[in-house]
Amino acid sequence: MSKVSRRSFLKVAAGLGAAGSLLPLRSLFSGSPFKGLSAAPLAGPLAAPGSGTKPLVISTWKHGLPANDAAWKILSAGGAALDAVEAGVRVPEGDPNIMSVGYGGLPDEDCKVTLDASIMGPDGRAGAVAFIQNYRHPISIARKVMETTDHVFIVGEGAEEFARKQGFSREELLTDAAREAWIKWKQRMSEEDDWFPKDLDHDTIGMVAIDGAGALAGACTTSGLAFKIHGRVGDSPIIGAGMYVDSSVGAAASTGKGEEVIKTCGSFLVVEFMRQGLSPKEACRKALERIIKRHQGKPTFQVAFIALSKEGEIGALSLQKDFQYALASGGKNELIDAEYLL
Ligand code: SD4
Repeated sequence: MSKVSRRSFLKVAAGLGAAGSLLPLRSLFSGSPFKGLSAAPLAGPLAAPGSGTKPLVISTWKHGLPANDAAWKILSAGGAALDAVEAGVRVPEGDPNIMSVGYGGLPDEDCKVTLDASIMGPDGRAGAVAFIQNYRHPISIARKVMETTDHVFIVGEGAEEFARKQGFSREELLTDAAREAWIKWKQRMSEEDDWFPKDLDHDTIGMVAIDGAGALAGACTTSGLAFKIHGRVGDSPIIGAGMYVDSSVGAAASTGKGEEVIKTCGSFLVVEFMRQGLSPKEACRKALERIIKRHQGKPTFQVAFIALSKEGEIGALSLQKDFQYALASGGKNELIDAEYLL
């Protein structure tokens, strides 16, 4: 597959020519955005996590811990999975220290913060927004698309206008820290920068939950790849790619290089493998193997899935190491290192 380097693209597109070498994205930030996050006890009955317990919520990455806390408050009080996933992912959306979701998310190459989100409920309804600017909670706008219209997916200016009419308030989402990161990236761009540097954090939050009544829901929200081309949309807002729920089977969500998840209908594929009788983890494995095969056995990027069956069994798996997911169930909320394939 031929690869267009960002540098040569920009030379053509914008006449830019900054010299220097690309620093890993992590090195652009002082300190960890996740400082202070840790597993916390939750109110509720004690049982083995992920073993068919209800309710249960699972989400991607470390910021899944505070997100799960918010979701668990609803689930443990007998609330609905749909309300839980929305409330859960709103936490990282609103946290400026989490620079891959919502307010404070890293901007695109034009220094604009553009967000993508999707939500799906137990009845098969779905809503999504993409390439939306100036609204910090795209997940709630996605839910409004689902609940107040016949549509599923609204993007760009149309989504912003929809949000305004729905009463959401408009605000600047670019924080000083995100702007500084963009400036450093601009200064250090190099021929090696192909939009998918290996050290790039892939910290979208995907969340799937089952409530006490056995209803499933899923949510996924992100600022997408850092410094992406203006207008680029990843897998997160695409129903069946970044997230999918089928109440008669289970639910799944993804994180990582969205282009690869889109091309394989990743989350839908995981759910379909569960439909065929595979466990959630085996279903994640089969979907990742599809991606591995497309890259001659050696993909260099990260993709990870989390999955939940309608029985409350969970699974998670990634291509590369370092993927973590948060699981709240039976009185505990913990961060777990996922197994990986490569
Ligand atoms: C995307 N899947 O936009 C997302 C990237 C990601 O944290 O996971 N970012 O392609």
